[in-house]
Amino acid sequence: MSPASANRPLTLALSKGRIFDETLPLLEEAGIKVLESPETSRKLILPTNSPDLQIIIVRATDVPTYVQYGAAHIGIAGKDVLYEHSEHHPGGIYQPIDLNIARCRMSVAVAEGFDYDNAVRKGSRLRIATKYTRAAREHFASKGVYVDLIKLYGSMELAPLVGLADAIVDLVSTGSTLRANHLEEVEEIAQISSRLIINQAAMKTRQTELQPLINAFMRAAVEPPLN
Ligand code: PRT
Ligand code: MG
Repeated sequence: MSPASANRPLTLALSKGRIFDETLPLLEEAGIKVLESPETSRKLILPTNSPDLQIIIVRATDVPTYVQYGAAHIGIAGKDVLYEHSEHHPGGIYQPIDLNIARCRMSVAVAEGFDYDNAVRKGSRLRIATKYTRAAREHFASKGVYVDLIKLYGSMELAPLVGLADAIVDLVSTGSTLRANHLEEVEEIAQISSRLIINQAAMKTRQTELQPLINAFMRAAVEPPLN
């Protein structure tokens, strides 16, 4: 029996931090309360007030993996994460609803004073540091700009400051991290928000339990709560 069809509570995969925080009001709209906080509890499986639903806390980049293999029936992940994941692991996941939470943009940023337009115009080869290698590769290929990509797993903002890269591709929301590090945003690549994703097998085998939850997420995403 596949994990997705095993007789256990529906499992929702979330990452702690902004996705967890912004999902709570959506769950409340569906009458679901999470009984412990991932910030204070060390538990990785969090109970809810519904015996039929549990939450697992995983790294943001691991959410699609848990859902794809059916270890979680549903999950919430950013478009940034889903796009990179699907490059090497296509299929197995439905991506039905844009929840409009954890919004930000994916942008190119450089050190203040670096002449990005000129570097691009001259056809120089740019060194780009990023966690988002697929998005970055496709973005620069579509502009006809040659790039060497350097894969990083965090603190991308450091790379231009210490000569590791000419530019970074990273997420920006308020822009204060860029400002604090004397970087400037020179190009927006995409608007990002988080999506509800569903294991395809679970959609068939657990549909009667999943559908009310999906409907509640849809209603909550269309009519965001007032607080
Ligand atoms: O932090 P960790 O390494 O554990 O994992 P993660 O960074 O993948 O997870 P998390 O929780 O930080 O982000 C989860 C999801 O939130 C991402 O996949 C995005 O879809 C979404 N999101 C929305 C963001 C941001 N806004 C955001 N601002 N993710 C990251 N950031 C970072 C950004 O990388 C940069 O370092 O915040 C910094 C910029 O913020 P501002 O406000 O200073 O511009
Ligand atoms: Mg982070």
